Amino acid sequence: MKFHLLTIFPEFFKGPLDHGVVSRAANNGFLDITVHDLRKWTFDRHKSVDDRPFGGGEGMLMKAEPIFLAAEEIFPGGKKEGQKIVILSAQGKLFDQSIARRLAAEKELLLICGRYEGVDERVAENLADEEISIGDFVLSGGELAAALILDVVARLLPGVLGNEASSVQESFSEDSGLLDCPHYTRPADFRGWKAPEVLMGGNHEEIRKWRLQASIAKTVKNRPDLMK
Ligand code: 9D3
Repeated sequence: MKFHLLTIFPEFFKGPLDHGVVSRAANNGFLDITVHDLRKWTFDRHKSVDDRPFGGGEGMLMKAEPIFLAAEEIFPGGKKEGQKIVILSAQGKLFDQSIARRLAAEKELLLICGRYEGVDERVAENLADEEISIGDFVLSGGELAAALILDVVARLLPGVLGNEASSVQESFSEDSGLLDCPHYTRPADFRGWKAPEVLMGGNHEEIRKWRLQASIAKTVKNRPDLMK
């Protein structure tokens, strides 16, 4: 799968994409990531990507034109089948695993990272296929959201997780609608806190029952919203 990241901070992505599953997938050819500097599509002396909001108000907005010109160069002749444009914004629909699965089915994604107080609405209205938020909190811009979405989507690509069993396990716990159960490793007694005896016994039916009740208890405690 091919990802394009459009940003005024291209250096932001040097860290997060160079580790773990995403970087391995990129090195193995399952994933191709190109970071584009939005200022490449500015033509004035100051390489302006922002301007003041019509109607007044605090802060600056990202201009539509550099973003449209970038998208038109990244997808020459327009988007084809399997190519999608996503704008990351605090006003987007809430990202979740089912949106990630839908995005993972595309061939090529352009993620537009907003900065300042937001992006001229004509980008969401006339260029992007969807507008996505990663949660109900305030970020400084779309870059962190794009890196997060890239990580979540990359894990779903066929061949990306070296360990096939772990993706099977993952989709199982996802389907149950419950949080994962607690896990323990050696020592069996750490500072007097004992790992549950049942996990040491080798009775796989008892272990399965314990894990299910522990998943339910964890979900009730931390995510009661998932129980409704
Ligand atoms: C005055 C209102 N502004 C908050 C101080 C609105 C606002 C502008 C710009 C809020 C956030 C941002 C920058 N955020 C993003 O670009 C963003 C985001 C987010 O803030 N939360 C969750 N997901 C995302 S995706 C992109």
